[in-house]
Amino acid sequence: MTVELVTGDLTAARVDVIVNAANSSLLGGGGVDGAIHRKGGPAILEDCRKLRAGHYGRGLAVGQAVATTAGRLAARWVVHTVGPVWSATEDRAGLLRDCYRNSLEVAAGLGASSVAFPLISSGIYRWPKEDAARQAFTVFRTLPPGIELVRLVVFDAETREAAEKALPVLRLP
Ligand code: AR6
Repeated sequence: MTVELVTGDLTAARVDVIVNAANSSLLGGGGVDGAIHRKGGPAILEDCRKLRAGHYGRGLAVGQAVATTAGRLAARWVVHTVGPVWSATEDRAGLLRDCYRNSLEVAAGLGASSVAFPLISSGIYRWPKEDAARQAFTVFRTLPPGIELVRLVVFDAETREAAEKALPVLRLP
């Protein structure tokens, strides 16, 4: 089992599953969501529309995860999850950890062995980066059966620095 911290563009990751920091509509947005749809092409949105027409008529709840095709991306699937918006007055960290845990469970259910994540909620949803990474690494301490590689992909040096501060969480008993 390997957990990696990598600086780069998530959409270029050569893994079985790329996780999207989506919103409840599943119909696209800015940030990494926009980049995934742009690079993956219209097949991803088509699958998302089918999900909305079926079991996800009211959208995807915060903390939940669901898979679609990865379209033209190198990955086999995109797993979409919805992070919580940061709140200074309410502790939503459990929901943020749910995003990672449920995405890993969905990936394992698909038969995937490698999964790449963005730092969920740390952009448009304003979650402080070091704490966002701490929540991710807390979940990564225990991976579901079949998941061999988990990669956290950060976009810039500032995010990397914040995530590195959270890395010791991985080694706590
Ligand atoms: N590769 C890796 N990381 C990236 C990339 C990329 N190509 N692009 C951005 N990031 P965000 P959120 C980083 O805003 O905070 C969308 O509109 C970015 O620097 O993408 O969960 C959705 O539809 C940041 O550290 O996601 C929702 O409405 C991290 O990815 C909303 O944004 C997450 O930033 C979700 O907001």
